[in-house]
Amino acid sequence: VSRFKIIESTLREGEQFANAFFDTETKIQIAKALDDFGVDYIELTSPAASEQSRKDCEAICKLGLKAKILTHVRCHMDDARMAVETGVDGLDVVIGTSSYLREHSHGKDMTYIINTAIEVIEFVKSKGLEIRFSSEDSFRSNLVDLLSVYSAVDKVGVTRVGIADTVGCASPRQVYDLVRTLRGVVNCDIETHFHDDTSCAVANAYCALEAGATHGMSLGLDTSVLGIGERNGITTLGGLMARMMVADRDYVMSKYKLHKLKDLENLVADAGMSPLPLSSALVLAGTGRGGILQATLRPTILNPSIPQTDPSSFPLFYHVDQFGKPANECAVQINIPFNNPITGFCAFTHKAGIHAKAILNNPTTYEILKPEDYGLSRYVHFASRLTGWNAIKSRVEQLGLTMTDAQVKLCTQKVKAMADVRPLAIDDADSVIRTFHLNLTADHE
Ligand code: HCA
Ligand code: CU
Repeated sequence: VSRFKIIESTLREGEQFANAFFDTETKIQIAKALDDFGVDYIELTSPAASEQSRKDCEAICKLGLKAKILTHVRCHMDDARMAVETGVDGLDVVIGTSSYLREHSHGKDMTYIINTAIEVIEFVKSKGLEIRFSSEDSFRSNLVDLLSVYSAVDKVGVTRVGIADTVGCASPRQVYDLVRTLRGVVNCDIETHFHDDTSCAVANAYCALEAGATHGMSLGLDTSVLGIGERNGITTLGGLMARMMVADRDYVMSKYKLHKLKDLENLVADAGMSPLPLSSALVLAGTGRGGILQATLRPTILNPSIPQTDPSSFPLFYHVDQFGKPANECAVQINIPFNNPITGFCAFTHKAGIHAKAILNNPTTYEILKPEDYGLSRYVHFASRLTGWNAIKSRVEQLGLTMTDAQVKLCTQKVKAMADVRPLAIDDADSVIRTFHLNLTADHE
């Protein structure tokens, strides 16, 4: 596995994240940061979404970034006509091909889908722009249907075809099979898009790469910063970087400024994630049937044993905090998850005595990623009952104290005894060490 391109969708899929609201300035800041990080493409919300979305798209195109700018639109001539006027380098068009979406969303048959796709592709190409065609909900689509659309669009010279796991149902093995099959059917590049509903989004992206990046073809992987997107989001940029660093460190290091990852994540985590007051969120959600649904917050919604089969009884927008309070009573913001690859607060923290000892000898014993590649540092935890004397010895040295190994071992027993009673802060453990050291010198005098 090696060559891949990142189609970064924080400014498209990410805008579909429940809490996201990016004003123009924020979008520009994020676009510049993504560009600086080194992503290959930046995907933007459709100009057909709103007047401001169209203006923002134009503004970002004018920045003259290295990354190519794409906008994501429905596979429809009206959208395509509007999009080609914005100054983008290409269009990502999408249409649902699964029976779920054909029946419950746009209601079109496969012939219509193929004909429209060809019309849009030829139009966009005539404007000299890139065009990617993607089938929404690919993994719940009929394989014959799917392959016939892809091969039809490949024949008219589409730049890339995309497969999308819109509902996050795909497993890595299914991904491998589908990409492999598709690789045999089309000559163009392949792009993939994975939702994370079942926690497979990064693994799926990697599997797609294993299956599709053969014979010198590169593979497009959609990501967003921290994975933000519809529902619980998509493949995270950072998670993918972590995975790829293990697979092909030189390639990743040559393309992306990894030491800027943390800042990029912080930028997005802080940017315009304004929680809406619950009432206005409900109004905005609308019903799709005209008028505003009187959505009531019923506690039954929290009880999964009560089936919610009637769509009119679905809550339209309902966030609760960990105590079940509605979102307008709690701060809805986004934090970097503790278990985030690379940037999670404990991603390079080593705790058990056995781990600490080995890490102090040679970090590669328990680290597959090096914190210094990301401008970060490792931390050897020593203030716990699981600690060992090697960790304490290293702390003793950091504190500028001198002890023999036998003394360090005794001191370690003190720390462990105290840590058996209650959780220790670093200061607590340090003061155990200092007191122990003081008593040693006192004994001497
Ligand atoms: C969505 C669309 C999409 C599109 C992916 C793509 C998906 O449902 O909001 O263009 O490849 O997940 O299907 O994000
Ligand atoms: Cu998506």
